[in-house]
Amino acid sequence: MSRIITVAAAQLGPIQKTEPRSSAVARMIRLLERAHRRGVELVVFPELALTTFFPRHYHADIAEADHWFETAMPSAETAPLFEAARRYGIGFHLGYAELTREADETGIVRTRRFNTAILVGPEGDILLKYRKVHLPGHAEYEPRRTVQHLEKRYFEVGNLGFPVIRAPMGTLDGLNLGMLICNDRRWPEAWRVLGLQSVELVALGYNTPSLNMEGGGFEAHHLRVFHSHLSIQAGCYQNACFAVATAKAGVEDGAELFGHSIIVNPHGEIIAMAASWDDELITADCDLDMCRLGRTTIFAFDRHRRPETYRRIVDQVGAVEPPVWRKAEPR
Ligand code: CDV
Repeated sequence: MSRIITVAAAQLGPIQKTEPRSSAVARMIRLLERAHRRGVELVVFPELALTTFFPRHYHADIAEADHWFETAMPSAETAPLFEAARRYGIGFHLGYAELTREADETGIVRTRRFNTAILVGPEGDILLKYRKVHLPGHAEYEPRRTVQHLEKRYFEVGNLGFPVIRAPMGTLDGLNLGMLICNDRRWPEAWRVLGLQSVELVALGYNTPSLNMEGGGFEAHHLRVFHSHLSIQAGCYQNACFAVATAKAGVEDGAELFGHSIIVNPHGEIIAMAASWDDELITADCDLDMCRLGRTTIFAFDRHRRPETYRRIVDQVGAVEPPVWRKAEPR
């Protein structure tokens, strides 16, 4: 019997700086209601879904930004979302900024901040938590930028690895679920770590500006979208899995986010795509048996991978220059 799960990307239009969490949560509940009417079992919301994309706002004292963070999940403000999902029997993925007090690698307990996502099962249990590993942007104010991207200031690198969990029996079809957050989608290493744990569906939220502010040269708008889709499609194909990739879209605090949320199958094909810059629900029926073809043939990892030749990937961070070619001395 085939395993088919109906999933949705719940794209959010802009959340302005002044919009309270209660309003963002109410918008998300409306999307959940729509999802329920369409028979959806799992809904994926964007990265940092409860507030504006606040890393564009600079605070000299990092603690001044703490009001953008959640200290509990669920909290009084997010509880209605959990209740609605439980009422409808829908699982969901939620991205948020997490403020926690916990021990670091040296054992010292201190305040820590992460860009986090959770997967919540249809009964309201948190099945999986992930903290973003690939943090883009910069840590200090950069005057040359018209829009800041201060993820390296506000967040630590995630310390939970790239976990995958199988949904409990009778829930979400026993789906193997993993997560990535925004910039992670551009890194094949992250996808492969999920693939090596037999992931069947990757839930992924993002906030991607339409303009490249890195200062390295002009990047056309259509290429920004193309590179996002290319990365997700390649990740799905090369790891024989589905992805639900959900954007925040539109003009937020004067800065444009490009939207274009997609659902992708294990062939790397886009099977649903958002067309607006607003709150929008896109859905797809995912036949999980489609994951089998790739993982038993071209990407049968156990038969074809050659990890003994991949050493450089874990030992080295930046690229080195290759040796200069020299003509062999005649013998
Ligand atoms: N939120 C993100 O991680 N955004 C990055 C941008 C800054 C390039 C992204 O990869 O989409």
